[in-house]
Amino acid sequence: MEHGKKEYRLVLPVPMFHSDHNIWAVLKNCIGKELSKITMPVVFNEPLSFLQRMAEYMEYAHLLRIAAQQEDPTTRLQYVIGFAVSALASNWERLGKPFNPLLGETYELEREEFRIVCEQVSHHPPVSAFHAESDDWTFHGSIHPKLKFWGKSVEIQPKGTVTVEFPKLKEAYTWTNVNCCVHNIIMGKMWMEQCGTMEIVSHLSGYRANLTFKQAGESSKNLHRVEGYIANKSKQKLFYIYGKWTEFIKCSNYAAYEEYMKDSSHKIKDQRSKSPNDSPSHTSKKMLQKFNSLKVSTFRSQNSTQETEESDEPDECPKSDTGFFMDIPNSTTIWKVNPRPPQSADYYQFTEFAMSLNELEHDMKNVLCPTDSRLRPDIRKLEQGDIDGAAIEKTRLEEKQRDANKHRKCKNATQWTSRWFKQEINPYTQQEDWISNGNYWKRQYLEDLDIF
Ligand code: CLR
Repeated sequence: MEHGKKEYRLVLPVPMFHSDHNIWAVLKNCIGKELSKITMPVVFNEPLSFLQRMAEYMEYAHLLRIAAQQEDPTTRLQYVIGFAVSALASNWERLGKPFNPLLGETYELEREEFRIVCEQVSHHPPVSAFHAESDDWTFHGSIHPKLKFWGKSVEIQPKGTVTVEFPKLKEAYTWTNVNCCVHNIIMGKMWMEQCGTMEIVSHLSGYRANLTFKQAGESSKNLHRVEGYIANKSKQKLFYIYGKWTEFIKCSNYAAYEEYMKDSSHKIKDQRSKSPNDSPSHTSKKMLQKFNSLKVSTFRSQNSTQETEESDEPDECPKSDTGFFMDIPNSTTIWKVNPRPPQSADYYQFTEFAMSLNELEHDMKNVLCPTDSRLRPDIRKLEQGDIDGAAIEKTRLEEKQRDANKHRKCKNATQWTSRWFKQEINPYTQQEDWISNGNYWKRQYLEDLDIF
């Protein structure tokens, strides 16, 4: 503690091991499998459990505090949008696979702005639930990640709804997560993008935000771009929202956006394709050459070899050019990303927030629930650079979980029930959801569940 502010660790104990394993050699045997059934060698893992990864949604929790302070419902919605998009920012360049949580595993995190508890509430299908709260808001949801193979890429659909509530304002917002696409799983350099639409609904006022997470596309001019609008009940567009989930989100008056777009030079297009005899495919080849020459260190920081760049069909991670980007006068910036720590590339591309998540702080030892992810020996060993030890522990835990499941299937044994969440209908979406039973923070961990 210094100046009354708690300090968290800024880096992991040791840098990661850069492996040259081929992910496709593993994945080709996994087509059609559930994400939780894919067992990959630990060298493809990052030293966090998926529950900890969900807690990363909270990095910009202050946006919910600011939202709660807004009297105007459209301004409030703007900050909820900022929060929803910011929650995805830590995924940028993060290609390590988090550990599959064990059934009953939990993860808690208490910070100045909030506290959150996560639990693996179901194994088949794998469902992870979380509930975060502060004085002014709650944020909760459940995620069932579904995997789809599309040849050279995989698509991960994080099924489930998330809800933000402002109890004092009697206001609630819900949305569903967009899909995550991981490209170049067979060869080339892997990269990921978030694609699809996100509709954030305000259940009290009827305002809605429609956001589109764009696909990079041929010339990658849309790489990581997010665009959308806020509309009222009668579908009238009031605000235009734009930015990148990896960088920032801005908001402008919708009329100002339309005015801005009247000037054709502001249309978001690839300005290098203006020359009339440039066919689109020609342009994209040229663009790719351009990307190759733009070897920006962050994209090439690890394992980068010349060979992958010189194949006929360059499967590059497209580099976006912020020069194409619009800047509408009088826009407000709702959210801006925190820069990654300097050695991030040697530490699984972690953000500073992610670096701190598996830290066993001194004052935790006696209070932590015995099922907390921080106590998982396989994750701890990987974090310490002991890959063989991590692999042994991971196998042991998976076998232990299988034995426990088998035991429960015996006639007399009781069924598994979640300890901190209950399956209920979400009152806003009318869909099945997992709602906190409010007991976790009483810290009465009576039935000593032994999952590790
Ligand atoms: C993306 C944001 C969503 C929740 C979510 C669910 C599953 C996560 C995904 C996020 C990010 C990418 C992810 C994925 C599970 C596995 C995958 C971590 C956090 C990594 C990159 C492993 C990919 C390996 C494949 C090639 C099988 O709201």
